[in-house]
Order: sequence, then structure tokens, then C-alpha cells
Amino acid sequence: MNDQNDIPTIGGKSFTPVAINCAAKAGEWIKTKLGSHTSLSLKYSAQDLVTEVDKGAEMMIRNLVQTHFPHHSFLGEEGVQPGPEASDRALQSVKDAEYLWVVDPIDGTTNFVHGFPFFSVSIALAHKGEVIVGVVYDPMRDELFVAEKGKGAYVRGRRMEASGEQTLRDSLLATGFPADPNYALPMNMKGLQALVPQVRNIRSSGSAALHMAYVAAGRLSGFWEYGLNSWDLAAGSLLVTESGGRVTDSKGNPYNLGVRNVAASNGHIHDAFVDELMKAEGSS
Ligand code: 2AM
Ligand code: CA
Repeated sequence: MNDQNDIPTIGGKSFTPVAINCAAKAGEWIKTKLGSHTSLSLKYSAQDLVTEVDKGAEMMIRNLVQTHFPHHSFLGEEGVQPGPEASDRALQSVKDAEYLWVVDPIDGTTNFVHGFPFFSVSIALAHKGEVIVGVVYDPMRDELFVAEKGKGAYVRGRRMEASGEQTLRDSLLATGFPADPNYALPMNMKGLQALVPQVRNIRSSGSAALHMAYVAAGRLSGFWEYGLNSWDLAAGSLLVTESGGRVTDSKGNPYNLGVRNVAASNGHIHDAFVDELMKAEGSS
């Protein structure tokens, strides 16, 4: 990765450099707009925000991808109607595409709007439903997290390894509080109540993709959240698995693009982590 002569290619195509270029360009532009977005709209709920910067960044990424790979499919958050049903329909219509780019132009829009410096650009490429490239870029720290299927995951040119904690007691976890007050939020609260007393501590910083990247980098032992979309998780899922961690749904089933309730970890704590989530889900 850090060798100029060893530009990563898959099947002879330079997918990864295009993903990196898109994330870096969009991220730099987003950073210049921090504190100066002019339009703020609500999507599905008062917690579901979008600005002209989200839309502009997605268009920038879509145009770049289409220039390089005009026959590839593209699923971006801002091209889909708000709400879980529309997200599921959009994913169903493209998930079997030979090549599918899954893009969240700003993951952590609430943070972007409030000037809280924790948001990211998330870009994944899936081949027949399996993620083969994942890039998450944090423009505020200028940190680019990159993974390629079977080739490892890297940050700042260094190979990432998930953390070594063996028990929940030694673990630093993260979660996010979903907007959906009927199902996802109560479920998250049950998990939170079960896990807080058992772990070292819990963080909630507002970007699922960046939380996943932090699990990959060994900065968090695990992350869970309910009610997410494919574009929040696709790139991060490959970062975690290529760093030696595990990604499943909250019941321990293998990750796929349709997973909305996610549990990601360093692998060592995974069974205990999912066990607690399942017990909490079952409790009344
Ligand atoms: P976003 O900023 O791209 O919307 C924070 O808990 C995480 O949840 C972020 O990754 C955020 O992504 C996502 N999120 C925010 N509102 C959401 C909604 N209404 N449905 C699903 N995910 C949401
Ligand atoms: Ca977003």
C-alpha cells in the first residue's frame, strides 16, 4: 500500500485508488464547508438531517466513479428516499449487480451540522454482493482508512490490527442512538443498560463508519447499533474483518449488505458481546 510501485488492483482494475481519490476529494471539500452550510432539511425525522453539502459530496463521488467505471451500479444515501423501507427497496434493486459502489458522502451529518469534528466519507465497492474495497476518510484528522479483500487494512500507510482485549470487562465499546423511537432506539437502550456495567466504558460519537474504522484500528474493542443502512456499514465492515476483527448482525449472523443491526468487534469479545445483546433484546 505504501509502496508507490505497488498500486493495489483487483482483477487488473484500479478500484482502490479511485475509491481513495473520491473519498479524499469529497472529504477535503466537506471540510471547507464546515460551519458554512446554508440549507438544512429534515428527512425522515427531526434527527435525520441533510444539507446541500451531503448532496454535493455525493454528486462529486458519483460523477468520479461513473467517469472511471460507467457500467458499475451506485447506491448513495442521498439518491434514496428517506426511511428504512425505501433503503431496503433501493438495496434490493442493486444488490446483485456485478459491481456496486455503496456510498455515504457524510456519515455523521448531525456532527457536521453542529461543528462536532467526528464525521467521515464512507465508500465501498461490492462485487456480487461482497464488499471488496472499503475506504473511510476522516477529513478533520486527515485519516484515511483503507481495506481490500484479502489484502489487509491500513491507516496512514500502516497495517491495522483490531485490539487485543479478551473480556468485556477490559473493553471500550461504542454505540449510536438511532432516530426510530419505536424499535431501534428502545433496543439500543436495552443493550446499553446491559453493557454499561460490564465494560470499561462506552462512547457514542455519531459516525457509524468512523466507529467501525476505530474498531479496525484497535482504538475501540467493539461497536453496535440498531437501524443502520448499507452505506453506513459497508466500508467499515471490510476494515474490521481485514484487521482481524468480526462483524455480524446483533444476533451473531454473518454480515451482508442488508444488515441493519450491527455488532463489530476485535473478535475476542464477540461471542460474549453478542450474547449480552441477545439477552437484552429478549428482555422486556
Ligand atoms: P448519517 O449521518 O449518514 O445519517 C449515528 O448514530 C449513525 O446513525 C450515523 O452513522 C448516522 O449516519 C446514522 N443515522 C442517522 N440518522 C439515521 C436514520 N434516520 N436512519 C438510519 N441511520 C441514521
Ligand atoms: Ca449520511
